[in-house]
Amino acid sequence: MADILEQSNPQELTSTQVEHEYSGAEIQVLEGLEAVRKRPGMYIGSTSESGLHHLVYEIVDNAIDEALAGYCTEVTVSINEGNTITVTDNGRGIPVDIQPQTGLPALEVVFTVLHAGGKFGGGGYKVSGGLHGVGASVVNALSEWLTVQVHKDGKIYEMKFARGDITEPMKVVGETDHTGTTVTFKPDGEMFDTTVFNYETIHTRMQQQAFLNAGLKIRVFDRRPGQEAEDTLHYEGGIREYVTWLNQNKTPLHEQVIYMKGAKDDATVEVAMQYNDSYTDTIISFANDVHTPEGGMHEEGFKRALTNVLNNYGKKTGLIKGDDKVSGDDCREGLACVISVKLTDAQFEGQTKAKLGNAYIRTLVSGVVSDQLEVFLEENPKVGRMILDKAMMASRAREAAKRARESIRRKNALEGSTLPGKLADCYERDPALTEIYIVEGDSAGGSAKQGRDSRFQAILPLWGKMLNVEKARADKVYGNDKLSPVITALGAGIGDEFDDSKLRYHKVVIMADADVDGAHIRTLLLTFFFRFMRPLIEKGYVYAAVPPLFKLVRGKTTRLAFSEEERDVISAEMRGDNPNAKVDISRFKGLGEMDPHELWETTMDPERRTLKRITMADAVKADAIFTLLMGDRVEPRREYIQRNAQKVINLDY
Ligand code: 1YM
Repeated sequence: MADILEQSNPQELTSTQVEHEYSGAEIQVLEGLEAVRKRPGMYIGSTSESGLHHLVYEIVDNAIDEALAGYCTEVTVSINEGNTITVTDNGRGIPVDIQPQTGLPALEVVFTVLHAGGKFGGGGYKVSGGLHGVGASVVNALSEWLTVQVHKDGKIYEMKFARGDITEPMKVVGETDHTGTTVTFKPDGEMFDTTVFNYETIHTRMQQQAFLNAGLKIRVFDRRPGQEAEDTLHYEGGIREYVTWLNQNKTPLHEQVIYMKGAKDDATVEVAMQYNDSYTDTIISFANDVHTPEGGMHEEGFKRALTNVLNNYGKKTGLIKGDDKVSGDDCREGLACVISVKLTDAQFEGQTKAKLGNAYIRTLVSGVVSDQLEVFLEENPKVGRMILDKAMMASRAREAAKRARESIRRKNALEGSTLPGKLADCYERDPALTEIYIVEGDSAGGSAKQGRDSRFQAILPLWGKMLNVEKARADKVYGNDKLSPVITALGAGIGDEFDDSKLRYHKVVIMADADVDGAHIRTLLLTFFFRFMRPLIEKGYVYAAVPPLFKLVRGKTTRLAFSEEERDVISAEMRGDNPNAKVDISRFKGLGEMDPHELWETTMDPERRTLKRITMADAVKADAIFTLLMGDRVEPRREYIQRNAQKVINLDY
């Protein structure tokens, strides 16, 4: 591998140190690609499915940078047969001329030299210029093979690599009448837990990028036989259309999306917002096109200004009387909002580097929103009144919920707050060591109770149809007889009072069949957690049990498969070089039909089970799915269920 410039000792640098030491375009601390193969997680976050998808985003980001520079209008992303990826753009093409410092073609340097400031976790360099293409070498290092073609100056240049090493140096392979870059790669199976791409995951990310880059056309294709799909993502309206999309299955309270925009020095801010008649808010924020799920200064500035403007407007118009106030939460009820800021020195903070830390951005966003929202409300008094009515209703509902909660607390104090009768609790008392399985149906609940390890696993069976919390406000949820066992068993309260330090189990596992009924109960529970115990999901306490679908037996070897694709792969592996070998394949029935021992072995034994952690990495998609599944509109719901009945609802993007 080409270690062209000065070597640092990558083993001694943590990612934070690398970022702190990075000080603009002049930095030339370069490491070899071996470092990437030794510690892939440091460069792409993880080697799980999410890390795998990061490879695609790294290459696409380079194409989008070219679009931001004004040279590229179209990007295409394809998942090909065999799970290889092709990304194409119609920009200038990566430079192919010889770089004076290295004596090598720039193209080669882009793909073989690891630039400092590992991209994962973000960094401010994107709009600071000079460090384009930092991720290409990482993708190259982690690919079994990679081919790049550049159309430039009438010629087609090509170069090939394997695991970061050059296998074919740059050469001209043809002539062309256009410009652009095409990269095709196959992720290295030795580096990743899985090498199967998820079209939905890539589609979601590309749609987000298309919303954030108004006018850019992104086409996505799934060309794998049997699952072909394609879509074109192209939004002239940018984040305004993002908000329209967020509200697509809801009922907007006003027709026009409110749009605000401003700039100071190198920083720009854009905000789009529209209220709907639901009770929850969706605020999605970005800094330099990087999603900031933990919020930060841009969100704070927005929230502060929104609350101030609405209170001032209420006082001025006489809608809010005397010393009354509406709270920040009240002002955000039913709000769909996208905030996008761009700045040259973005500081990403927090555990997952998902929070924007630059304090001056709070002032900028709050200033822009204060000025422009006030003007909007004055020019649109009907909308203004509607928004304020909604906030005041929210305020009254919050008071009612508080009273309901207090009355439950008094009742509990009188009757003693006992754990639900159906709960089979565990013996261990340290929440960090315990798990609760919430199980659909009494028969699966029975098997789970017998099959579990009662030292640390508790079982709570649920039955019957649960309250649909999408359609209920807080005061209805508190006294509900289906949800209260869940609330009591978890022990951490709900709503504003949710306190995860009181949580009785640090793993909350939803166990339901992989069919439509299972999807339904899972969605109901997740909706409930999402709306009323959001930190439970945000802090990673919620899991879905993943029961296997197939059992494969050859001689004394037994293996499990969780999808049809996996069944075929494993069956081929078990046959090995012997095409006549017999592999017995049986399909598992529902959870309720597994015996306790089988359930333990396949789904509950920590040594052997698969758990899928439910995260809020894309709270937006989750919210959209919840609304779609639970909201008032029937037709899109039917379509969604038909498309996804077989899948575990995937909130982990
Ligand atoms: C399918 C992936 O990488 N496109 C792409 C990358 C570059 C350019 C154009 C480019 C940049 C510049 C000048 C510049 C990159 N160039 C470099 C480097 N698509 C994809 N399209 N000319 C072309 O930044 O000045 C890195 S990425 F460093 F060589 F300039």
